Amino acid sequence: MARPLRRRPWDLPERSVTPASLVFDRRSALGGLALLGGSLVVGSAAALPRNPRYSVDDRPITEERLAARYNNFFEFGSHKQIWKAAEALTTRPWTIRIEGLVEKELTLDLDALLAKVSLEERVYRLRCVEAWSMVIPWTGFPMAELVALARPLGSAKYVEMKSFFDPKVAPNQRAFWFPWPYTEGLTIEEATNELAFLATGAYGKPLPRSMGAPLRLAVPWKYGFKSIKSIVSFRFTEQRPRTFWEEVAGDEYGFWANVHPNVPHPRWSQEMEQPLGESEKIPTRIFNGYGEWVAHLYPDPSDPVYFR
Ligand SMILES: Nc1nc2c(c(=O)[nH]1)N[C@H]1C(S)=C(S)[C@@H](COP(=O)(O)O)O[C@H]1N2
Ligand SMILES: [Mo]
Repeated sequence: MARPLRRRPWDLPERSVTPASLVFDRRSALGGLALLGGSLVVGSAAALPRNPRYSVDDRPITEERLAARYNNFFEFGSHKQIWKAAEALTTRPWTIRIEGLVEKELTLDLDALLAKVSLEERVYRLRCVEAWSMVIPWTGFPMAELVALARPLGSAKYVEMKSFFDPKVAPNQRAFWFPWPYTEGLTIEEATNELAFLATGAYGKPLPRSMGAPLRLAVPWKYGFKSIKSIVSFRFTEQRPRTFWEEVAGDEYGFWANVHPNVPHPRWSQEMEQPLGESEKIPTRIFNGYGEWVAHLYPDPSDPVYFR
């Protein structure tokens, strides 16, 4: 494909190669693992096969320490150094609500949910609207599996997701000018697109709290703010949900937020991005390079409305 990569200290061999014996096989490998039960499933993330369909060949994986210590997680502060504060979040037990326009509303323990899905590893790009980016090996499961478990009614068009709300643990949730809890949304078509992924781990380990433990979304064709962290509920709706950032600054951060180099943010260009840990900026790609998977989801993929 692209130029061979310069080897960097963080390019550990197990991150760059998928041994043939580990090639993705849902039925045998994952079926067995899922049966082992909750914490074990998460704890054994390192053993999960990397799905070779989702790889990034032209850029190195971001150094783990950078990914875990340079974050946007506004519940813990309106700056990047929240990783220590985020350690205060208790991530087990963790309850997930599935509600709204579904056959039967459900409250279930996260570990019980994880026992029902097939975990795998995928390497995805992440492009923040602020023009920095990363490449992350996530472990988790396709969001389509959660939607299938939820059994939405025919009238459901969207899924709204919310993060936890606990101002005792997350100090910035006392800032009343933010519309807590953090809320995001997708259309059902987006949520069931094969790329939409719910992550429980990264770098072969359980997800650090700074990165959205115990359950966060990864929708790599959209700006990073769509990838909501520490999710507690999935609500199926007929109306388009109003998101956290639309509420804060709707003229700058919209519902669709698909990545596009030629649709500038009102205050800066989106043409280039700074990969964390690299010295050079690189050009940003339409749909963050995932157009092949998702361009068909948007009736007119040249309409700027889809890109902010
Ligand atoms: N609950 C919650 N989810 C969130 C955010 C947040 O502040 N709160 N920030 C978003 C933004 S702006 C980005 S770029 C990504 C950052 O993910 P990372 O810190 O794992 O890189 O998380 C997104 N998810
Ligand atoms: Mo972001």
